[in-house]
Amino acid sequence: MKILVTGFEPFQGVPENPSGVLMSEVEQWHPHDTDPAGYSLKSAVLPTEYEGCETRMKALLEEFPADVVLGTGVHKERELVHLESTAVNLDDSKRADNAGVSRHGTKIIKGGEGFLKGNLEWEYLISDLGKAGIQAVMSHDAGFFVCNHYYYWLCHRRCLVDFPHSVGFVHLPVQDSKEDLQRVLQIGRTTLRVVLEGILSRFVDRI
Ligand code: PCA
Repeated sequence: MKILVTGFEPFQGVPENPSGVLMSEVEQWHPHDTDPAGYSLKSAVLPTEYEGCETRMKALLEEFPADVVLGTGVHKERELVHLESTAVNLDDSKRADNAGVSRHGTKIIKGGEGFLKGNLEWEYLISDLGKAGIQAVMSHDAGFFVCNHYYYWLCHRRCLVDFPHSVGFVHLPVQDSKEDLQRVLQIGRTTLRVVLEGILSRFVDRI
């Protein structure tokens, strides 16, 4: 089984993005193609761009045909870890992406469903996270910026071609200040470890 984990580059107002910073660590946990249990893990940092993240993901999925994709990003207004159930077919943010593109009321996929859902079994993972001391909540609103765009694109692709077979997205909290970065990284690190271990131990045989 192949698992691809993604984070995002820094963006307007977030000069260091913990989701991107953690990606270099994640791959070390179960190095690509060397794991005796037969699964491999790859990580990538995506551009915080509506179009750019799609282009990068298409290339990544060709090179590494992942069964599971776990997307991560940060959410500026949230203090807890949010497990995103749903992506909405709408780009709508005051903030410009890293390519300078602003979108208002723009459909992500013309003619696509109004919203789509990921298919990781979050309820188990919330309880695993709680045991590891991480307070996580379910969310049905991934915002209307690049994370939601990316998640909708992934869910849409899964519905169309069943590849990747399973997708999910986690929003991590963001640091208040430079000094706060280590605290947030620790939350993100534990979250990713628990979620990945949960995926591997619970869902492996169903893929
Ligand atoms: N958070 C932004 C985009 C990149 C990231 O980490 C968002 O929530 O859309």
